[in-house]
Amino acid sequence: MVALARSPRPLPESGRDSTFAADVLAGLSASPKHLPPKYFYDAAGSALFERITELPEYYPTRCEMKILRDQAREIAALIPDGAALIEFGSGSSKKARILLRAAAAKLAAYVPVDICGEMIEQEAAELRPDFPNVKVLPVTADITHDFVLPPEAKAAPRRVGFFPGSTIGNFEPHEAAGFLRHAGKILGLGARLIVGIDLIKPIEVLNAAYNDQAGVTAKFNLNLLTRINRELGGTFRLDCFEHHAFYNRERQRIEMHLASLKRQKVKVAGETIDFRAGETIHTENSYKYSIQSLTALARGAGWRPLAAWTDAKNYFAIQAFELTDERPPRAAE
Ligand code: AVJ
Repeated sequence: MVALARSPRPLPESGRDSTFAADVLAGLSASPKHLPPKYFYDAAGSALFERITELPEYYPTRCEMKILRDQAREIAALIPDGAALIEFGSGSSKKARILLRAAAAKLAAYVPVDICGEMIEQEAAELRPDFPNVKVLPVTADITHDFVLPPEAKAAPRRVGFFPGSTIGNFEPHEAAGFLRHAGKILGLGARLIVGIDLIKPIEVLNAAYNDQAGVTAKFNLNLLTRINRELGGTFRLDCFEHHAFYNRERQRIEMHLASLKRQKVKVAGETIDFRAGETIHTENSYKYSIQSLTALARGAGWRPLAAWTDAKNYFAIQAFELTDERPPRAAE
């Protein structure tokens, strides 16, 4: 589909295309150039991300799945009776499956929320026959914006948020705090939250995970340019840009960039963007946390820690929180 910036929007998703065009033009006009990582996840990008999760170098998914499997009973014990499980950025739902298996008897509903509608509708269709007593109610939405929970999830006595995959690491720390506060508002009184975070670890392990031998992460990064070409009438030449990923020790984050291999001009949605040789588009930050640093962030956003689990190598952690009922003092916000 070719959807130019000013053409009428054929999609039902509210403002999706115009937001994409506006965000891309703003990011490419800024200095340094940057693009929001949420736009990686079109159908092709979501499929590439699934391949990343299976790469030998990409440990986070395997570590998190292992923690979920090993601790399923303890984690499920934190889910109250009749609760609705709300997953933020659910993708393939394979992590939720583990929780659903352990807590199906007490879950009234499972609400996967994801920016990639194709993905969650298909996963929902596959989940329903396996969990006939749980209402599977997918919501296609950008989790960084406000979205409305289905009435069945609002009617449940309590809601449990599930934010696995270290997706929270894509936010700047202050945005992560804002997201956690926002999640508390969506989930409401008595809510609980289960969050997965990638832990700080030796730099070689981190760098390898984002520079895989098979080049899938490079394809995933470059797919953003393919998407801009297709949806915004872009003229990016994929052989003129290169995937760069490295750990920034001071800021405790992996940075992904697309580096221009030469001086060049590219058209996007009718605008011309100039690139210097070697200039990069910063496409993603993936912040790494410690249990202490996430706990501090969550406390500031109104969540009290309940439990934390890690894998044997301490590569990844799953933490559980409970919404505090008292409002934190304004001065702390
Ligand atoms: C989905 C944001 C958790 O940061 O590790 C994987 C995305 N980027 N390889 C991550 C990603 C490059 C991933 N998150």
